[in-house]
Amino acid sequence: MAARKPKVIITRKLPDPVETRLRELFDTELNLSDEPMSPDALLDALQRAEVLVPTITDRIDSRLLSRAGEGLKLIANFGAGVDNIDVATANARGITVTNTPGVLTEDTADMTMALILASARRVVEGAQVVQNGGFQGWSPTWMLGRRIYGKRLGIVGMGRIGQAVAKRAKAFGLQIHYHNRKPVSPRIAEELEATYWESLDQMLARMDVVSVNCPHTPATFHLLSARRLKLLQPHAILVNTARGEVIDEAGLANMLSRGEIAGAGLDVYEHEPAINPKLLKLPNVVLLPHMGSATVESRVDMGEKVIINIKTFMDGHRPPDRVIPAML
Ligand code: 8YV
Repeated sequence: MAARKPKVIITRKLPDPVETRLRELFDTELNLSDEPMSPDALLDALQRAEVLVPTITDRIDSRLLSRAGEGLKLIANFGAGVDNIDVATANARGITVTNTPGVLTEDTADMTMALILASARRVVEGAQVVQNGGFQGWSPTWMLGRRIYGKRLGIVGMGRIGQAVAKRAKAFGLQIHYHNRKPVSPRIAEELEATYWESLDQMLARMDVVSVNCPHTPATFHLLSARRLKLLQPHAILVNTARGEVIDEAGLANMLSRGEIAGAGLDVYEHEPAINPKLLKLPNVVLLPHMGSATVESRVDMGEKVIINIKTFMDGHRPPDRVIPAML
């Protein structure tokens, strides 16, 4: 007799090969329309599923978890960040949580570099001028940006993605500085020629470019507060491909509109998909719609990780990407 297949509910449309494999392995309910689930639909899924596969667009808080069905045993998040899930409450209710780290590191680091370059060299502004028919010919003093070669990059959060950014940035001639809960190993620090700043305040005040690469946790919410943002130099550029909540977005928008820092490249926002309206009007920002991991390869690999996590869990083993609240 074939083994009983667990009920797996997927909240959003996933890449075709991932959905095909999920259907082969489990009693899978897909969301072919890709319409984000309403709170009621999400509650219904939590009550019926043994395994829920949510994404960043599903907020799984303690209120929702308190009404989850007895059968729900695993939340296999499609995404590395788990700030959409109350992991401690899930664990307290006997629900395991997994994520998909590692497979989106390189793509997110690439997008960080794209934002650094686009902000410093006015790439989007220039492209828009051409597209709008405004290119009147070359001029020695027109569309001048700032050189990144030889400048100081301060990385906030030196985990996998932070280190991948550092490797790329070093190749572009940037000097690597970083703030992290603790220094990286001497081998990595040497390889990246990276300078550790225990004090985030002191680092921010000395950088030309700052990149946010830490997860959003209670400890990093508004880590770049309005007060800290004011420490940045007027010529500084701030880039964020991590989570909007790490930066006080209103404070940043105010500083950018007053010209108190030179520019920003943002892929993520504090109240996604809403964006502070002030940011939308500014010429010195590059705004992307949370697409750091948006490659075919990343999204298929993320799906593969979700499948491995479900499979190992269902086979009675510890899933490879189990999230422990102490890690956050
Ligand atoms: C994902 C991300 O696409 O994985 C993450 O943490 O920020 C994104 O790149 C998204 O979270 C999917 O849930």
